[in-house]
Formats: sequence, structure tokens, C-alpha cells
Amino acid sequence: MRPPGTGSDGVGGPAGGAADGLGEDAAVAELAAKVLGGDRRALARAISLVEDSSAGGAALLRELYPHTGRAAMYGFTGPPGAGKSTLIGALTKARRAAGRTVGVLSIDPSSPFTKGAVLGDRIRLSEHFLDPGVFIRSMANRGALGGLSEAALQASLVLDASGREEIFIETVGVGQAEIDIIDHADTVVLVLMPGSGDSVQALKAGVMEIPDVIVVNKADHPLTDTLVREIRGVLSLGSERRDEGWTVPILKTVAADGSGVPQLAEKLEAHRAHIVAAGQLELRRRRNLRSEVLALAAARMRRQLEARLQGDPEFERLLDEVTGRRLDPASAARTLVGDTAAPEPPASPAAAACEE
Ligand SMILES: Nc1nc2c(ncn2[C@@H]2O[C@H](COP(=O)(O)OP(=O)(O)OP(=O)(O)O)[C@@H](O)[C@H]2O)c(=O)[nH]1
Ligand SMILES: [Mg+2]
Repeated sequence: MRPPGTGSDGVGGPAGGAADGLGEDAAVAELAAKVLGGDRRALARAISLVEDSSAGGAALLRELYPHTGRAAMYGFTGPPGAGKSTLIGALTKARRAAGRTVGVLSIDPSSPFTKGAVLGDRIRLSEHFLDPGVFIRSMANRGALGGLSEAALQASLVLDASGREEIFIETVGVGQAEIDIIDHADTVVLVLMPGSGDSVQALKAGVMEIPDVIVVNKADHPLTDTLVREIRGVLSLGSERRDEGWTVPILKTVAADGSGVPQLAEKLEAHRAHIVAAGQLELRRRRNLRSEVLALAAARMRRQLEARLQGDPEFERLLDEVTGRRLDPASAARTLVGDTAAPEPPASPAAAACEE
């Protein structure tokens, strides 16, 4: 199987190319129609296209975007090997039994495709590969426009537009890159496992503000209750929750045999019901879309700036000043932005408040 996202599958053309050809527009419209109709092959092509951040991908998202916002998005993160894929496999089974369609995006920000995680996911989720109600896609780090978290969000939007009712997004690790990816989900699940020093370090690193639900998987391990106690201890330190009125539950599961999975499925539904009822879902999505728009705008501005400065003698002279230690980098940047962009607007209290 070829790595997802390589090649544009006949639609779109090279990255950065124009999508203004009549034929190309028609191809994008046709692909969009197929995606909206739930066609699996079209879905695979569409995700490749948006991953490649080609002009065709952008045009496709323009068509699909009005049809998004319906799927329930669940993000799973946690240290390598905690059992995220096995859990998602078990939840997928449960949701299929309930008649829901599922999309799974498995994202590994830290490694190229050669690592075991993607292969492992394929084995763990293999029982679902032939089910047309389940669509599984793996993505790894790539030089996509705005980075992997944007590519992941866009892929999840394509899944959403295709009518997948539940989307599970898995990412390995608990660093900022993983959090950026998982933050687009409506409900975030942190999966930990007992008996690994890793987990406790992760707790210390301040990840506890992120999850809505905490799972201690591999509850067949003797140190399970120790970990649960540690987590309770950290949670009781009173980290600020982003939703009022929701107590982060700690669930014990044995993903390998399905124990605790029905309870997890219930909690996921309960969390979703809670954020919908409290008006938090809209707020979260607004916050997430805000950072998405900003990230894309920043990436665009950077490209514009780089293009503009390519071979610019003024810029080279400025760099000479910096390398000659006569001008510090921050002052040079200020000179640069002053020369190439509109002056900074006065800070407005409203904008500052949005920054958190
Ligand atoms: N004993 C035990 N093993 C489990 C359990 N759940 C998963 N495993 C095993 O743990 C290993 C890792 O599971 P995965 O589901 O691939 O874990 P993951 O978190 O997706 O791993 P990465 O994607 O590589 O980070 C596999 O060998 C699973 O069979 C469990 O509840 N108990
Ligand atoms: Mg996995």
C-alpha cells in the first residue's frame, strides 16, 4: 500500500498550482459530490488531496465545508503503546453495533511512516477494514501547509462531510504537536497505562488540563489502582477545567478484551451531551476554528514574506547588520515588518481577551 497523501490522484495538480482551469473545477466538483454521497474511494482521494495542500485540495474544502459540523469528533492521545488503537477498535465495534458510521484518523506527529505505530494500527483495526461503515486513515508528519495539525483537521472535515457520524482521531504522545491535533476534537480522551514511568511524567508536564475523560487502560496490570490514585491526586490540585460542571472521569479499561469499553462509550456520549447542553460545543468549535484561521493566515503571511524577501538587497543588508552584531534580531524583524506590512493596530481589549 502506498503511503497516504502521496500523489494527487488525478485531481488538483502540483502544490501551489492554480485551480482555475475549467476541467479541474469540474473534477473537484465531481469529487466533492462523490464525497458528499459517502463514496469511500472518493473519500480516500479527497483526503490525499487536502493533505497535499494542493490548490485542488483547497477548492475541494471550499465545496465540502458547508456540509461539515455534524460529526462527533473524539480525540485520543497518550503515550506510545497505551492502547489507544485497541480502544478505538473496540469503540468502533460498539458504535457500528449501534448502527453509526465511523471514521478513524491515526496521526503520528513524531515519525515517518517507517515506524511501527501505523502498522500496529492497521493490525489493531484490521477487523474493520472490510466494513464500508468504517473508514480508516493514517497520517504522519509531512510538510503540509500550516503543518500536520492543519492537515489532520482538514482530513477530519472531509470525513465529516462524507457523513461519518463519529470520528476518532488518534495521536501518539502528549507534546504540544499532539495537543494541537487533538484540540480540534469535541471530546478529548487521555489514555494512560499503569506501570510506566512515562505516564506519571506526562501528568507532571501539565497535560491534565487537556482531557475531558481519562482512561487507565491495561487495567489487568497490578499497578492500575496506583496510577488511578496518582491521577486523582493531580486532578485534585484543581487544574482549571475549560467546562464548568463537568468532572473529569477516570475510567479503567482492558481494551484487549473490551472490559470497561461500554462505560467509556457512555462517558463519551455523556460528555458530548454535557457540552451541547451547556453551549460549550459551539464555544470550543469557535475557539478551535479561530486558531485554525490564524494558523493558516500566519502560514500564508510567512510564504508571502519569504517570496517578497527572496533576493531582496535591502533584506540582505539588514542581515549583514544582524550578523555583524550591529543590530539585534528583534529590531531587524521590526524593521522588516514595518517595511512589508501594515503597521500594528493598537491592542484592543477584546482581542486581548480572546487570546486567553
Ligand atoms: N495487557 C493488555 N494489553 C493491551 C491492552 N490494550 C492494548 N494492549 C496491547 O498493548 C499494545 C499496544 O496497543 P495499541 O492499541 O497499539 O496502543 P497505542 O496506544 O495505539 O500504541 P501507539 O499507537 O503505538 O502509540 C498491543 O500489543 C495491545 O494488544 C490491555 O487492556 N491490556
Ligand atoms: Mg496506535
